[in-house]
Amino acid sequence: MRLGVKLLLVAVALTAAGVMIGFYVSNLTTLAGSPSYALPVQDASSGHPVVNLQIETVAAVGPELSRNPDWVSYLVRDNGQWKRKTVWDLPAHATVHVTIYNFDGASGLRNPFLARPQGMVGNRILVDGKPTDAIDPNDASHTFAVPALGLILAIPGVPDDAKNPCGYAPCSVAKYDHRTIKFTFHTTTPGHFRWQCFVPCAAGWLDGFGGPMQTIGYMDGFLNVRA
Ligand SMILES: [Cu+2]
Repeated sequence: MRLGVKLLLVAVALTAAGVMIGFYVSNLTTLAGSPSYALPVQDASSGHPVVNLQIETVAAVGPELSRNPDWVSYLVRDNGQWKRKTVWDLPAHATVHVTIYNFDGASGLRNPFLARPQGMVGNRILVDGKPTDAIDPNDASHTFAVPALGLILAIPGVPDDAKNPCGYAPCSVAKYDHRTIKFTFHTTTPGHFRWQCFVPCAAGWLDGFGGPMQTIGYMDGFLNVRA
C-alpha cells in the first residue's frame, strides 16, 4: 500500500474515533443533571427554619422516570409525588429532618468506616425505629454523604428473601418491602455542597461505580444552601 493511502486511512480512523468520543461525552453530559427541588419550610417560629426531606432509594428507576429504566436511583418526595430530582434547595441554619425509604438490596461497603453514621444530630440514625450508631458494612445498600458537611451514613438494604420487593420505581411505601432511616442534621452557612452515594451499587458497570453512580440525577446531587 502506498504511504499516501496509509496516511489517509489513519486520518479517517482518527476522525471516526474522535466523532464517536464526542457523541459519548455529549450523551453523558445530556444525561447528567437534575431539576432542583426547593424544600418548603414547615416552621420558622424559632428563628431557625425546619424542613422535612423525604427520599427513597430504588434498585431500578423505571421507564416512567428515566430513559435508563434499570438504573439505580434516589428520588425525592415533591408535593406527594416521587420525583427524580437530586438537587435540593435548603435554607441556611436550618434543621433538616430526613426520612429515607430504601427499597434496594445490599451491595456492601468497600470502606467499612462509612458504616458508622456521622455528622447528624447525636451521630446516630434510626433504622426502622431503632437507634443505631453502626450498621454491618455488608448490609449497606447506599450511602447518603455530604463530605463538605462531614455528614455520612450507610443505608441498610432490604433482605434478599423479602416477600414483596419493588421492581420499578416509583415505589409505594405502603405497598413494598423497605427499610426506613431517619435522622436530623443542620445546614450551616450558604453554599453549594455535593452529595453522593459511596456504595458501588451500579450493577453491570465497571466496579459498580459507572452509569448512575457518576451521573448527577441518580446517585449524586447537590445541596444548595441559601441565605
Ligand atoms: Cu448507591
